[in-house]
Amino acid sequence: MDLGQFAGVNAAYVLELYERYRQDPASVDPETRKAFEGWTPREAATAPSGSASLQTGGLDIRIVVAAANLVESIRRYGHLAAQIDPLGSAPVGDPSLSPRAHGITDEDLRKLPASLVGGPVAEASANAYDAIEKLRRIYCSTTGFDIAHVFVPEEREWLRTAAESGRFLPPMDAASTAALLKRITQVEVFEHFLHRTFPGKTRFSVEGVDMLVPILDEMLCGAADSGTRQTFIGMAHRGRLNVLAHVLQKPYAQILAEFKDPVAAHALRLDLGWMGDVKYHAGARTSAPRGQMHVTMAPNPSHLEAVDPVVVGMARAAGTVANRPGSPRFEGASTLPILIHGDAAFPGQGIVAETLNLSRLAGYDTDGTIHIIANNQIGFTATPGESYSTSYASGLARGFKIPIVHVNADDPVACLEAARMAWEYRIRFRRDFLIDLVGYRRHGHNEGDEPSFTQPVMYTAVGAHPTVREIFADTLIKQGSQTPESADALVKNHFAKLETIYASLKPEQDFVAPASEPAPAGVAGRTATGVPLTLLREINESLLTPPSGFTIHKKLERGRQRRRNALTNSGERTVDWATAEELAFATILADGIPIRLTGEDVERGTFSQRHAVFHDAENGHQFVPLQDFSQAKASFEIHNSALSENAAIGFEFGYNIQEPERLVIWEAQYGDFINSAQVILDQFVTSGRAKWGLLPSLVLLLPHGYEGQGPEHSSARPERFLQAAADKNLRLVNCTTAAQYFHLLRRQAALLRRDPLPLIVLTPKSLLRHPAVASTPAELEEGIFRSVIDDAEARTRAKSITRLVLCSGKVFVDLTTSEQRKAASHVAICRIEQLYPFPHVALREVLNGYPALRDVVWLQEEPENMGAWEFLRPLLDEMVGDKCPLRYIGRARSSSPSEGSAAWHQLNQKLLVEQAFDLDVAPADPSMVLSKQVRSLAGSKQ
Ligand SMILES: Cc1ncc(C[n+]2csc(CCOP(=O)(O)OP(=O)(O)O)c2C)c(N)n1
Repeated sequence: MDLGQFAGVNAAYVLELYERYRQDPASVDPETRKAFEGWTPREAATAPSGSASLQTGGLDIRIVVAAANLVESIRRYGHLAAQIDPLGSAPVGDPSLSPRAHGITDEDLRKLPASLVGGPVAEASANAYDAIEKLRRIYCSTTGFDIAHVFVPEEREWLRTAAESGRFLPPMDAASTAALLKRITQVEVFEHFLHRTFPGKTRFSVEGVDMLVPILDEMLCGAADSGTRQTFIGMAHRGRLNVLAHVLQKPYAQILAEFKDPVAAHALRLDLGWMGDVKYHAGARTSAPRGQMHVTMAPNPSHLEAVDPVVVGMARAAGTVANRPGSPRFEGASTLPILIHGDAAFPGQGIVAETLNLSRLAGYDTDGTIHIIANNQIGFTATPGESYSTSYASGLARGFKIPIVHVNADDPVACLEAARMAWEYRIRFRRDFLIDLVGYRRHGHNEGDEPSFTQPVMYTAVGAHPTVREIFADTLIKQGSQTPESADALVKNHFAKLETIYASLKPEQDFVAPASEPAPAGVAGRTATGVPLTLLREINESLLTPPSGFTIHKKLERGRQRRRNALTNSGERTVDWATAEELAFATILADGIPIRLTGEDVERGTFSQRHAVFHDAENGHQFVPLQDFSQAKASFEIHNSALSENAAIGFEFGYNIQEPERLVIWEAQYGDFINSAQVILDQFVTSGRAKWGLLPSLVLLLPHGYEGQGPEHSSARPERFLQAAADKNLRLVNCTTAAQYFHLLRRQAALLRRDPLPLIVLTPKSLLRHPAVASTPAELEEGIFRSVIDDAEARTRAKSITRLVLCSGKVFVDLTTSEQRKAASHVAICRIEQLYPFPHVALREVLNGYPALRDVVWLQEEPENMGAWEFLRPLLDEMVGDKCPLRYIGRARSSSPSEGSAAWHQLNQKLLVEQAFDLDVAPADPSMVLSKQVRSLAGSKQ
C-alpha cells in the first residue's frame, strides 16, 4: 500500500486504522483487512515520548502522524499566525503550527514525501518539509484563510484548493498593475481633496481600508461577466462617499455640491414632506449599467447594520419572478447583495445575526450574500477587546458556516485574490462569504475628531504609516513597471480633475434632492374595491377544491364546509375575518397583483384562523389554495418566518421598495412584539419617504386585543405609529368588520401604484370568529373601505343623542354587545376605523349629524399615555370646539400597557363600558382598579 496516496489527516487516519488492525484484525471491515494484508509492519525502537512507534513501508508512523497533524494545524489554524494587521501587531499564533509541538523536527519532515501534505503545494515539492513551508506561506501570510468551520466537505475542499493553488491571484502584468495603481490613486486623492477643500467636515473617509473600492470593482466585474442583472450594496458611513463616487459612479459634482449644502429647491415645497438626510446616508443607483447590470446602494440610517436585512430583501425581490400564478420562482444568479460592515458593529448589533439567520431559509435566501467587514480595528474610540468576545470581528459568521478570509488591507494582491475567491465561491455554492478587510482608520472617528486622546500608540503608528497607494507604487517602482514620476503624475492629474469640477460647480443645480411628489388628494377614498358576488363564489369554489387524493385534516374539513356556504345568502352575516382575507387575497391575485405574506406562523395563523397551507393528514404533502386556483394571474408566496421582527420587517421593507407593485405583507405573532422592530419602523418604514424619497407600501398586520392576556398580549402599540405619523407617511387602521378588512386589503393593492403608503392594520384576536364582526357577502360586493362608521341605529334618533362615544377597534364590540347599551338610548357609538390619515371630513359629518350633543367621549382600552388618545386629542378638540366637553375614558396613565391578571382586566373592561354609558360610574373598589384605572377627564373645554 502506498501511504502517499493519503494526505494529512487522511494518512493519520489510515495509520490509526492500521494500528487497530494490527491489534485485532477482526476490528476492521473485511475490505480494509484485505488492503492491510499486503503491509509488512514491524515494531520500531521506542519513540522519544516513550510510546511505541510503528514503521510502515520504511516510514515511522509516529512521525507521519505528527507531520499529518502539523499539516492539518496549518490548514486549520494558520490564519492565527497570518500578518493581517497593516500596523504590524504580532499575530497571536498557535503552538500547533510548529513541528516541535508535534514532537518532530524539520529534519524528520525532510525525510517524508511531499505527497503526505497533499494538495497543489505537494506537486512541485521535494519533500514534506518543502510542501509544508509553501503551505505556511499560504496560510500564514497576509491572508488568513479561516475556513475549517465549513462543514460541507465539498465546499471545504474547494476552499482549500482555491487557497493553495493560488488560482484566484489577480494578473500582475504591467497593464493590470497600472490600472490598480490608478484606481487606488483615485480613491486616495478623492479623500485628500475633500480633506483639503472642506477642512473639518465629516466625511468618514475610507483611508486605511482603501482597498474596499478595488475589491468591489473586482466583484462587480465578476458579477457583470456572469450575467448578474442587479447588485445591491448596503453599507454604513465609513468610506461610503468614496464607494458612491467610484463604484456607483455618483458624479463628483453632485457629491461636492452636497458638501456645499445648499438649501434645496425642494425645501420650499413643504407639501412634499421631504426632509432629506446627511450626504453619507444617501442611496444611489448607477445610471449607466455595467454591461447589463445595475448597481444600487440602499439608503442607510445612522443605525449601524440596520440596512442589512433591507438590502438582502431587495436582492431577493429583484431575483424573484412573480408574475405567474402559483409559487414565485427565485433566480439567484440574477442578483447579488453585498453588505459592508463595521468591525465593531458586525459583532455588536443583533440585527446582523438575525440577517445571517435568514440566509439559508426558504423565501429569504439570496443564493449567497457577500459580506465585507471594513475592519479598521476600532469602533469610534472602542478597542476590539471592548467590542467583541470572539477572536475576530467576524466570529459570528463561523456559526453560520460562512467561509471567512482575513486579509491585510495593505496588500492589494491578497485583497483582490480574496475578492475573486469570494465571487467564485458564491457562484459555485450559492452561499454567503465574508472578507475581513483588516486595515486601520487614518483619522479620528470623523475628521474633526482627535484619535490620539484615546489611542495614542495606535495613532503614532498610523501617522508614520504609508498609504496603500504609496506602498503599492513603491513595489511597482522597484519592479520597474512604474517610475516615481509616473506614480506622482497619477496623483496630480486626479487632483487637477477634481479641482476643475469644483471650480465649475453650481451647487444649487448639482444638488439633487430625491423627493417624491405626493399623490393627488382623495385617491384612496375613491378606490372601488367591491367584487361581483358571482366571481367571489367562483373563486371560493376553486379555493375549496384540493388536488385529488388530498386528505384534509378532519377538524379543518368542517370549517371548509362552512366556508362553502359562506357566500350563499348575500344578506346573511356568514363571512368571517379569515374568509374575507382569503377572498381579498384571491381577488387581488385574480387582478394580476402578486402577494408575499410572511411572519411567524402565518401559514396556519397565530390563532389557527388562516390555514393558507394545508398538510395532507396522511403523507404531509402541502396544498396552498392561493397558489392553485384557476382565476389567479399572479404568484402567491407565503412563508413562516424566523422568529425575528427587526430583520424580518427590514427584509420585507427591502423587498417592498424593490418591487413596489407586489403586495408585501408581514404579520406579527402578536402586535405587542412590533417594538422589537422599532429601529426598522422608525428609520425606514415611517421616515424613508421624508429622508430619501422612498415610496414604501409594506403592510403590517398586528393582531392584538385587550383580552386579559397580560401586558405583552394586549396592545399593538398604535401610539408608536401615531407619534411618527406626519405628512401622510402611512395609513393606520383598526377596522372592525370582515368586509372592512376585505376592502382595506383590496384598496391597498389598488393603491400600490397610485398612492403607495405603508399600511399598518391593528387586526383582532377574539373577533376573528365573533359574529358581530362577520359581514354579509353583499358587503363584499358593494362596499368600499370606510374610514369612519357612524352609529346607524342612533342616527335614526339623532336629535335625542346627547353623547357621542368615539372609539376604534374591538372595544366597539364590547360596547355594542353590553347589557347597558339598550338602556342608554342617548348614546351614539361611532368607530374611527382609520386613525391616520385622520378622517377629518367624515368625522365632522358625523358630529354635525347630532345637534343635541352634551359630550363627546374618546374611549380606548389602552392607558391614557398610550393608544390613540394623545394623538387624537388636539384634533378632536379642534373639531368639537365649544360645542361640548371632550372627555376621555380609558385606563389611567401607566408604564405598562395592561394588567397582568385576567380578573382584574375584566373588572376594568366592565368599568370602561359602564362609564361609556354613564360617566358617573366610579370604581367600586378603587384599590382593585389601580385607583384611577378608568376615569373621565374634565374635558379641555370645560
Ligand atoms: C446602532 C448604533 N449605535 C451607535 C452608533 C454610534 N456610532 C457611530 S459609528 C460608531 C462606531 C462604529 O464602529 P465600526 O463598526 O468599527 O465602524 P467604523 O466607524 O470604525 O468604520 C458608533 C458607535 C450608531 N451609529 N448606531
